[in-house]
Amino acid sequence: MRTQVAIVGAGPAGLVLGRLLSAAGVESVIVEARDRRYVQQRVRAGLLEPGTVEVLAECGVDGRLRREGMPQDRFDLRFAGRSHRVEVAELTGRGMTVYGQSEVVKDLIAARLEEGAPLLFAAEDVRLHGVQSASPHVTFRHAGDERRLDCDFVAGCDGFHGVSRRTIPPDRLRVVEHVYPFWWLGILAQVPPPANELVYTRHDDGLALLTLRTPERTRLYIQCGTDEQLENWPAERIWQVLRQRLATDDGFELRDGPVLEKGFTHLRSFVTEPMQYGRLFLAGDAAHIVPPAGAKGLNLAIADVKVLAAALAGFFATGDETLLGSYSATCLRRVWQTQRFSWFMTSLLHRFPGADAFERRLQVAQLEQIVSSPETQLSFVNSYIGAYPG
Ligand code: FAS
Ligand code: PHB
Repeated sequence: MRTQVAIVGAGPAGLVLGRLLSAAGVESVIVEARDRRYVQQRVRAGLLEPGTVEVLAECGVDGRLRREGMPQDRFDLRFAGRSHRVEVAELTGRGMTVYGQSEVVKDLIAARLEEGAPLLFAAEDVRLHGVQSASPHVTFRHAGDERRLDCDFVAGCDGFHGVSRRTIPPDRLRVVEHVYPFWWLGILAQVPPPANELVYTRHDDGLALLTLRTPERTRLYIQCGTDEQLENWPAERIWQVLRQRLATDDGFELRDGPVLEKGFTHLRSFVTEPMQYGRLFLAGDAAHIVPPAGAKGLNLAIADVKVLAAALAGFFATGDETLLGSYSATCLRRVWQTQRFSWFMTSLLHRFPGADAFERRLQVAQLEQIVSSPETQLSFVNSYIGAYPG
């Protein structure tokens, strides 16, 4: 097989890149390790920045999102047993949208298959070759056959555990990593959300986050230790901890319901520099991980491929390599602003083992400044919607 761009991974980054390239008349083949059912049912992110919704509209996959997505014009910053509404849309003129990552992926896969562009699921032993040359290729086994895909460029969109980043010699990469001393336990519950707004809670026992998926389903997260076992977290215990942490002086009620899915998320900040090695370009979780408190992982992945698609389309249209040459630097500016905001949210809302009373009171003071100082709040919500300075 031959194509212009071999895309490794059919997550949000790979699928959006495929659509943007098709729109620019650039051919691509997507090679995905898992089967379609697995890729579509993975429960992950669910909060979309306005910029992400615009890119999905550009990809022509915003129909269901507009019908079923839940616009979010404000959120509740809860601490010391009190709610504080942060009016995102009023302050910035733009809002976020709740629409599950699995729904975004479903829409993108359906659109890809409808346009008849190649998307190979269940590809085994995917390997990248010659990415330092002008004619790289990808090999893999598919439906029992050994396959070779020749291309001009490889887009590594295969997530944190993928093969792409591992193809780059370690001495050609700078990795910056910070691991947080706690995990998240997330559940998807069959119960209507108590209100059409997210609730970020700082509690002395740890974070609690109430977010939404649909008018019938609620997504909830609690901070937990790093030596946890799922079997130690029966539903009753999860709901009890959520009630304790989300409680307010004015008697906030949290209804429980069947837990459809539960799982741990490890919290780390991870950045790979540069995001390019020869004709291999890394995008999304393949290049960087942000802790989920800022809900930025999915949004950052799509921001990367927006830059990459323009650079590749520019090259194939004119032969000009300028944007390809600046891809890594351009993305890393946004990556570090996103890391800063995600770290800031994490430092505000979590109980840090070993933190003393002074450090815990500082968290509350910082939260009080956000809810009482218009300047601080505006800068905070601008980062929240992905409108970073500069
Ligand atoms: P993805 O990981 O989504 O996609 C990579 C794709 O490559 C996958 O389909 C994988 O199967 C495939 N692949 C892997 N190795 C391969 C190989 N060798 N060959 C071919 N294909 C290969 N963000 C939030 O904002 N909120 C959340 O609540 C949230 N929860 C998360 C929970 C978990 C468990 C994880 C891991 C992430 C979560 N995130 C969350 C972040 C998440 O949204 C990611 O940022 C987002 O999926 C990144 O998209 P991609 O870069 O496309 O990577
Ligand atoms: C989610 O909806 O999954 C979500 C929302 C906000 C976050 C993290 C996750 O900060």
